[in-house]
Amino acid sequence: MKNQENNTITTQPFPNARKVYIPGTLFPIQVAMREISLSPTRLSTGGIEENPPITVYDTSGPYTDINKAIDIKKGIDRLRESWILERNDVELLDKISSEYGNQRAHDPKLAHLRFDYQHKPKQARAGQNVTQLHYARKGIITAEMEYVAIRENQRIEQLESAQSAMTHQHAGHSFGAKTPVKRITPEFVRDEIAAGRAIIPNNINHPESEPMIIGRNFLVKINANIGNSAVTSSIEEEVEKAVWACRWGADTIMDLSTGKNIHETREWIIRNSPVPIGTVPIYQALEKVNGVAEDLTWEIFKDTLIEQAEQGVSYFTIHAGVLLRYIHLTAKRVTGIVSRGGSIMAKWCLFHHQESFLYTHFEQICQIMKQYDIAFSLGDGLRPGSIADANDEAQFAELETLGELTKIAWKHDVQVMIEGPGHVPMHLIKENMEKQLECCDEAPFYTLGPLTTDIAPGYDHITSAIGAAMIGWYGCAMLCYVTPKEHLGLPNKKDVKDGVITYKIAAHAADLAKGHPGAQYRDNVLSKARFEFRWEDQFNLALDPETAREYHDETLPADGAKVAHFCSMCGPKFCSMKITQEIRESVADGMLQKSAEFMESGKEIYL
Ligand code: IRN
Ligand code: FE2
Repeated sequence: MKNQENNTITTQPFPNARKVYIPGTLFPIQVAMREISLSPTRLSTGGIEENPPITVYDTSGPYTDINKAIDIKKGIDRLRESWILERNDVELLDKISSEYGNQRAHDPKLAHLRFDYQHKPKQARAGQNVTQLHYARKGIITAEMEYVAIRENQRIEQLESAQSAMTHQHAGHSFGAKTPVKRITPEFVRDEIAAGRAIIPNNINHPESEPMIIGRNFLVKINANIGNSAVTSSIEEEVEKAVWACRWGADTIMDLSTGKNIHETREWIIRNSPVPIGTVPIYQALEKVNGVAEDLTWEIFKDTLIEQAEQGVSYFTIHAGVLLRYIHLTAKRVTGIVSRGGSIMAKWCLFHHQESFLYTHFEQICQIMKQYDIAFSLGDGLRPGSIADANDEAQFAELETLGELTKIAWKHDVQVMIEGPGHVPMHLIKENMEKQLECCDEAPFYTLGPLTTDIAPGYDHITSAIGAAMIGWYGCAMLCYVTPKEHLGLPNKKDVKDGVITYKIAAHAADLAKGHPGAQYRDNVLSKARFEFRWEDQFNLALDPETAREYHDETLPADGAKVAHFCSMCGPKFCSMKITQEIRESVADGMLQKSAEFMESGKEIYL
């Protein structure tokens, strides 16, 4: 294996899985997926029936491909570079244009942190707009749009063939959706983007990223936040955190780093990330004024936006809805303002007694974003931070403003999603989704949980996944994960994995409930493996194969147990699946037939 020289970066493929690349038909693109091979079913007649491999949505990038060499000093393949250049609307800059970025690039003390190749920033040619929204509204289908259409569909052929195979071989056993499978087409992707209902966050300066789509008519996505705080870790460790989060299924990563090498760390993360990166630029702006919120200015903020735009950040959280007149609405709250960005802006507004520069300069921000195709993630600076504060006046007043800002961004053809709460009890969640769709004209919603109770610190990945699953079902497009360390400390690697897997569960549960085409296929394949005691397949199909195997092996480590018709949960005599199989195989044919006749004759029967 070529990859093993990077001992800090996790590069193993998943067990019994390989990376496959599905070609496009409109564009010469190769859409990455994970293919898991399965073992055959042993039939009771003594024969064997093959189980076809299954492909699943995969966010792990080249790190799980044994044929790709990984060298984090060089960065991963720049997959989209030619797509972007061929559109012929960008120019390559020969130097970094932000003041701060330029200083860093020439500081000899930072030479050792510099990248092996000179990443030359791109920018739209004068007068050009390079957003996916701009293309979509002109009726253009881009390579990115075809990529996401194929990516979202991947299991459909399997589902269709499984359905027809099943009807032939096992008439009566339903396998997969019963309704005809709907395919996601590139045209549909384009139309959803044009309508503002979906976004593809894909800065032209992050050509390494594999396109993904956020919108409620697509698979529900999840975001993982990473980032150091005051305690600095090495750059390799930061890259590994991003790679690790993608491995377990993060669709986007937000780099929330603060601290001294923030620019260099972000550069390394972006050059090595297969998923789009989001940031909250006000955090870095605050670093530049040594943490004194009152000293922030529009000029410093603007320079930070350009610096991050040129590096390749694909979406910016901008808390432009925190208006001076809303701040007093939080005075009687139990937990006041819990958003970091929101509290920084509230402090600035109160000190200067002026409207937020994010709001007053919003059109200028749009002008910058459209030159790189950066999407807005309009921040919920006044989100509730406790059950007591959920759905209050401050929260909904801000939402109205986010709706107003959405329209301004759309006027510039800049893509938008809207951030949402926070802490919300279950019975108040639906109202959040309904109000958001109404205020923001169906722009995608992106929520932090929400946490459905405040009483379980240490388990807030669970308190929040309950809310996340619900809001995902109601139509939330992306779920920002919460780790077990929420409210308590900086998450470590295990917390990141636990948070990501927990949120994959919430997102997938929502996909099933929404009837996303093909969502159920993996469930059916796993259930079949479980019923047939194909333990290896059950582990390999799991979101977290390692933990599934480890838990099984804790009590039954022997190789023979991997084909045994029971596990230690119920033991050999009480396994219901084993008993059901026995019913079906031997005694049963006759008995099931009798019970069916009995039912038809109108008498009740309890099986
Ligand atoms: C997501 C939805 N609502 C908030 N978020 C995330 O919270 C956002 O994307 C970013 O990662 C983080 C911003 O936190 P503050 O600055 O609002 O606390
Ligand atoms: Fe909280």
